[in-house]
Amino acid sequence: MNMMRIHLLAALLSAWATVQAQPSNRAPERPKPDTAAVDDKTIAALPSNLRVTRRTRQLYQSLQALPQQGVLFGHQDDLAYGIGWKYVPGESDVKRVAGDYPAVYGWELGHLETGDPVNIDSVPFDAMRTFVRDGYRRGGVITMSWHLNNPYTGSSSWDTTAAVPHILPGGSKHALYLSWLDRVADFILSLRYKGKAIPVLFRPFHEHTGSWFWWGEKQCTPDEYKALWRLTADYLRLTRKVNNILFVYSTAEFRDEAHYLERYPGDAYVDVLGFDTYMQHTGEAESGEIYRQAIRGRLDMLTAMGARRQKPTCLAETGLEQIPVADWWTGTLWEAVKDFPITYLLLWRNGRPNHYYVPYPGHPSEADFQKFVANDRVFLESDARRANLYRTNGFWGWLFRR
Ligand code: BMA
Repeated sequence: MNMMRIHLLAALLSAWATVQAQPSNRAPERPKPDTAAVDDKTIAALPSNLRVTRRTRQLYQSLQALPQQGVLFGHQDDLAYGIGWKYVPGESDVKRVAGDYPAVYGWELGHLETGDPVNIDSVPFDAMRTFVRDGYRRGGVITMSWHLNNPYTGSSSWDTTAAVPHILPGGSKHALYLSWLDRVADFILSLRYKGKAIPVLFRPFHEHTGSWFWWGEKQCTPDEYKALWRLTADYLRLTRKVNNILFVYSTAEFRDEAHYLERYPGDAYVDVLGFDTYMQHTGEAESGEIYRQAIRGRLDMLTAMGARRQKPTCLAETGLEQIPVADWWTGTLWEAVKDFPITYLLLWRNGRPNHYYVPYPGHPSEADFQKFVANDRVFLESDARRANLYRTNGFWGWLFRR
């Protein structure tokens, strides 16, 4: 603790006490209209796990207040590789084009469960830990997806053999599944900066309104899906005391609110509501319009559900592979999301020359991407840092910072 600051604080407190002792006829102060202060409603919206760490709770409150200012821009695997480079310290395709890192970093845990040192897309978990720390240290937000193997067959996430009943309590693969969760718990608990756990928005069992993963709509019943989610959350939070996670629930396409909520595990198990929707480019002018309409229709429903449940909302995964439309960022994506109070949107990974979702230098949509991120309401990492999402620069930060 900084002794000089403590003395200064003591002097200020005593001066303040003297002033307070005098009778005052001043009118009560009104709140400043231009602050995006956390209001009563926001304070009421607590995280689903009341034992989360202070920084995790602060992040959650910030995520709720944020849409009043802007939307965080995110990118999957941003720091690990891009088009034409791999594992170059400090590198990022978003930074190469926009001059700043994304505000949200998506990382993928697939294959952590099997004890592999590298993930499903060859990112070493040790390197991921460093990338997570780097992004967090600069003020960014971390989210994690998990394309875990099929625990019944040992094959991939895309092996749609029914597996959920086998891993629920009493099932033949229950113990195996808990051992997988142990590896996830160990990894997430190992994400620390200056001795404090780094908050993670964990997004398991995503796109479950589709049927391409073993936890999909045709692969298990709503009750089985809910039981799987609750088992996962209870084991991580209660048994393993992983208190630096918030849960993101993200479907694929959904018809209406009932469809969205059919497998919803409950407000006590979810913190952020989202969905994944990509644009399918057919080469026709209508494909942009189809995407905009789809996103807007779903965000309309999501906003209503979020408001009712006091949960922040997000566009958990989106993009147009290879971005063949030069003004896609301002003309399509921004048009689709601009009217909705989402906290973040995340573009998928720049995996290979025919599978990427943000531009690289020289890409036809580069100029439009720069225009898009220049919008005051689109937050990259330095905007996130200024928004001080973890509230680490507040009073206690000032007092204790060395
Ligand atoms: C998919 C693709 C795959 C990848 C998987 C998990 O959408 O990008 O290449 O393995 O996500 O990250």
